[in-house]
Amino acid sequence: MKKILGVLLSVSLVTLLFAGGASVVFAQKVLRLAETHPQDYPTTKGDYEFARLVKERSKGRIVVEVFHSKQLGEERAVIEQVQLGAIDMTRVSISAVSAFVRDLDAFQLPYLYRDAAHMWKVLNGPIGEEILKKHEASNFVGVGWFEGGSRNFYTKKQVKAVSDLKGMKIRVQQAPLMVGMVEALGAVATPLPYGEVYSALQSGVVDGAENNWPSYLTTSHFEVAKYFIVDEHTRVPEITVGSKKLFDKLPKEDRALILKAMKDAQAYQFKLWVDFEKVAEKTVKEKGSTVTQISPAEKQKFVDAMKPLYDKQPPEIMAVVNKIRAVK
Ligand code: GTR
Repeated sequence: MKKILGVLLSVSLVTLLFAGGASVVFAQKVLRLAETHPQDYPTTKGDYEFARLVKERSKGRIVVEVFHSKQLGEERAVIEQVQLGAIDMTRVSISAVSAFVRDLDAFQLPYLYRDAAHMWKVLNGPIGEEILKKHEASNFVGVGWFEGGSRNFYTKKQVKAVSDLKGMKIRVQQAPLMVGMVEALGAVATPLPYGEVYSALQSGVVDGAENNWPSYLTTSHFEVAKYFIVDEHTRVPEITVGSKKLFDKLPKEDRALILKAMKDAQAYQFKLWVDFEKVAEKTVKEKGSTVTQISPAEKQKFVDAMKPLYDKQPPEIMAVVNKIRAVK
């Protein structure tokens, strides 16, 4: 008995159940999931729903523990840990993973998707399935997608047109494509971890940043960069990636159960996202942000300015881009 317990303890937590005097020993697998956002953010609530489904469907054998609010570190560091097999999973933006899985660039180019419905058709269809599988070549498991809305620029000085961004220092995620995107607009890209953006804006290290409404609110960036321009340059899905090293140790059925639970948590997270996006927009306006809407003609100028970025993409990325565009 002692020996068996020892073995089990070395791989997982052991739970003892005493039922009518008889003892049943079963191994409970605990998977750690890192999340950068606070506990009540839509992606975090999606993580909890995913965890709930995993626990329920595995009858308590698999427990996903959510570490929110960067408890396990900033996204890039966490992704490295997942790749090495020190953390089981993380929910991040695909931009952050794209530094490791360059094929993801095809899914985050500016003005790529017609709308959220188009993006979701791509992600939940064969093109999305294929890129999730491709993560394995970089020692990840593509677990599944969440909604992340569209991203917009926000700055310390008002930007009303694409030409106003020229020469401005803009914080981007630590992703080569995002650097290229900001450079295409004639601005200076400053890649920084998410948690450093508030002080970089406050101290003037950067003149602006870009993100979706929920992040603009929950990071309080609106306090230090009060001009928000609704240019909707990208629609960047959120993704959960797992550690291939750790997932390879799981039985096939458990792996399938985990992937299915993520898929089934999507609709819940999407609904929370849509609701919170509206709340975030309303709240930042009430707190004094100046929101600039742009005309279709000005938006077209943003689209045109991004063309050189597409021209720089390798043929294999453009092949996927064309497939994405063809999805009706
Ligand atoms: C948010 C995203 C985070 C993080 C952040 C950033 O929209 O949900 O995972 O990538 O953007 O800009 O660093």
